[in-house]
Amino acid sequence: MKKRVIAVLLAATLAGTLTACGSGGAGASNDTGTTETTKTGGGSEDTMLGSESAAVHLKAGTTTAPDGHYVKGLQEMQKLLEEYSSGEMTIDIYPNSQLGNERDMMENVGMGVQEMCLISTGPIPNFVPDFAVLDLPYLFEDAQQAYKVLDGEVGTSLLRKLDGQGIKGVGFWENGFREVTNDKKEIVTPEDLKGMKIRTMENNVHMATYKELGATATPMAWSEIFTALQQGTVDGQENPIAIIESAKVYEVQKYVSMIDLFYSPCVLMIAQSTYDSFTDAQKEAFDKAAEEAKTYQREYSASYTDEAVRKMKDAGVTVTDVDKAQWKEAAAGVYDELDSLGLNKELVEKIQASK
Ligand code: EAX
Repeated sequence: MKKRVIAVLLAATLAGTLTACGSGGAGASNDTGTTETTKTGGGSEDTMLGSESAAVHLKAGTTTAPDGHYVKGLQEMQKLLEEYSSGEMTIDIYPNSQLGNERDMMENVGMGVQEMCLISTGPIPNFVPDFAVLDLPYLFEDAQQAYKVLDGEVGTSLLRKLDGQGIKGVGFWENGFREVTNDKKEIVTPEDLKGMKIRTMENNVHMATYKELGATATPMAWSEIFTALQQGTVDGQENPIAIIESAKVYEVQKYVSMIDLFYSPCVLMIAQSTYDSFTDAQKEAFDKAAEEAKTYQREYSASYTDEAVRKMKDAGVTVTDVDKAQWKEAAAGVYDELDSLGLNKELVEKIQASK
C-alpha cells in the first residue's frame, strides 16, 4: 500500500511543482470594461487556456483532475462561450487545485481576485449555512430527483443566497453520489465502518453522518488526501466514482463500497463584479453557455460512472454493492440533529415536499 501511495503522491507532487508561479491574475480592464487576465494565464501543463484571441479570459479553478467530469463540463462551456460570444470571451481552466482548495477559491471569487470556480457544496455552508441541507444523507433517491429540486425554487433560492458573498451562483452541476473507499477490508455493512478513520470534506453534516455510522470523520481539503493516506492519518475517504477514478484514488484504495451516502452537487460560481462588468450581449452568451454546459456535464457524469466502475474492477479493485436500506437506517439519526447542526428545518421539509 505505502509504495503505491508514494508513487501516486510523487505523480501528484510533480504535477503540482509544474504549476507556474504567478499564474496570470485579473489584469487591466479592456475597452469592453471587462477584466482581462494575462494571455499567458500561467498554470501547469494541466491548465487548459481558452482561445488566445479572446478579449475576455475568465480564470476558472477546480480541485479535480484534468480528465475528470468537472473539467469536461468546463471544457464544454469554454467551447460554447467562445461560440456564443463570437470569439470575444473564453474560460481558462485550472484543474488539480492550482488556484487553491475549494474554500480558498470560493473566497477569492467572492473578493473578485479570481473570476470563476466549480466546487462541491463541501465548504459552502461555512459561508451560507442553508446550503448544508443539501449534504444530508440519502436526501435524494436518484440524480433526476436531485436535478428537480436543484433546478427548482429551492436550488434557485440557495444560489441567490451567494449574492451576499459577492458571488453569482450560476448553477448546480454534478459531483455525484458519494461512495466510501479504504485499503484495509471490504465494507459491506455500517458495522464494518466502525472505528475507521475516514477523510471527509470540511463539512459538519458529512462529519456528523460518519460519526453516526461509527467512523472517525477526519475533515481535510481534497489536495491533502494522498499525503494523509500515505501517512496513515486516515484509513479511507469518500467521493463519487468520477473523482475516485479520475484522481486515481483507486490505485491506493483496494475497496470501494457503493453506499451512495450523499448526493453531492457542485456549484459553478462567478465573481459578481466580473459578471456585472459584462455587456448585455456578453451576459446572454455566458448564461446560455453555462446552462447548456450544465446539461452536458450531468449527462457526462452519469455515463462516466458505469465505465469507471468497470475500469476499476479490471484494475483489481473490489467494488461492493450494499443493502442501502440498512445504511439509510443507520444514518437516519442525523435527521434528529438538525437543530444542533444548525440546519434549516423548513428548507428540509420544502425539499422533501418538492422531490
Ligand atoms: O469537488 O473535496 C472533495 O471530496 C470534493 O468532492 C472534490 O474536491 C471535488
